[in-house]
Amino acid sequence: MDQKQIEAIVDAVLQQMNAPTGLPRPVQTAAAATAPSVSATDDSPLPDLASEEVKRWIGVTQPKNSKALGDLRSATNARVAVGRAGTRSRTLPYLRFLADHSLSRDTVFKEIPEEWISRTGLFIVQTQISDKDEYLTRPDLGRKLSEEGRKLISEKCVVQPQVQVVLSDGLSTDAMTANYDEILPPLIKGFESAGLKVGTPFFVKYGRVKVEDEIGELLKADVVVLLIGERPGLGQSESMSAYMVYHPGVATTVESDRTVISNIHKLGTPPVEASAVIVETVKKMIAQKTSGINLK
Ligand code: B12
Repeated sequence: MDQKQIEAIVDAVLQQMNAPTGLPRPVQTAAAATAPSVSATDDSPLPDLASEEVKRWIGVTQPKNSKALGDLRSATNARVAVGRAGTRSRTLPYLRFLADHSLSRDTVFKEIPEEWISRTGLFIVQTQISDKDEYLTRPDLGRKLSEEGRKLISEKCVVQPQVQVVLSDGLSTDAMTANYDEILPPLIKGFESAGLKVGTPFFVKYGRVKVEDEIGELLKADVVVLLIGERPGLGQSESMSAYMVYHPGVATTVESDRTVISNIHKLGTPPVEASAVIVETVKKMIAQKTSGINLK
């Protein structure tokens, strides 16, 4: 069946549905043939949806300017140049969308692995949340420490540190496991080199950003740096943020007192680079005795 016959059938169907006809439709051309070949293997009926080949695949047929399209495609990780089949998505981008969505859901629901916690040597405390479902439905409880958590922190941590680092799974467990090795050691080293008194880092399970205020108040810290997993996007589920606040207090801190560095991951701000920026920011906070929108 040739392209004209296919278009005639589509127009007939659209007419029956009282829909406008003559919508532009993709036509296979040489431009599409220049896209990387995405083929299935004998073992798997589907291509690897996480592969670079699939991510870089160009699905637009008959582009007016193939070079511009190629440049656009390689300039961003956004879902561009994926083409369409009539008014709908083409199969490959649709499958990739589902795969990315699954990754994002997985990282939100995934529990922090116990082996990972033991490997890092961090001690772990919990908020007033008991499982992931509650974490997602009760953000208020993710902002408060459990009684046991408060006790452990008081027992194990250095008090009155100039800077207290806290880590939390937040909305992405992968953000923590993927970035930890490249962010925590350089961060602590950076603070020590700056001559700051550094607190005992620990992990908060099921944390929300505001939990840092209670921790800061409890330990009488000058600055708290919370490294937390961000809400994942479609195609980026390993992103971490650093939320920093000067002299935090449960009743006194407002959102505008926080300074945030977001998009910390290997394809965004690399974790090692982020640690250097965090150290500089904390130094400024201590020097200026403030944070958030008041920090110059
Ligand atoms: C969700 C979200 C929001 C939600 C937060 C509600 C909620 N409870 O989740 C809403 C829509 C309210 C929001 C508002 C704003 N956001 Co916002 N937000 C995000 C997003 C998509 C995810 C954050 C996340 O995962 N947090 C982790 C979870 C565990 O935290 P949480 O405790 O559940 O929620 C807290 C944080 O989300 C925090 N928060 C959210 N956004 C911001 C922004 C700033 C500057 C601060 C200090 C805190 C903050 O406030 C929540 C309550 O305490 C990020 C994108 C990203 N890649 O990180 C942008 C992002 C953090 N937001 C941003 C901005 C600019 C804002 C606003 C200033 C927009 C505006 N002009 O009003 C406001 C400020 C809100 C504030 N708290 O001060 C920027 C920050 C850029 C920067 N580096 O300074 C980001 C990175 C988006 C972006 N790429 O531009 N945001």
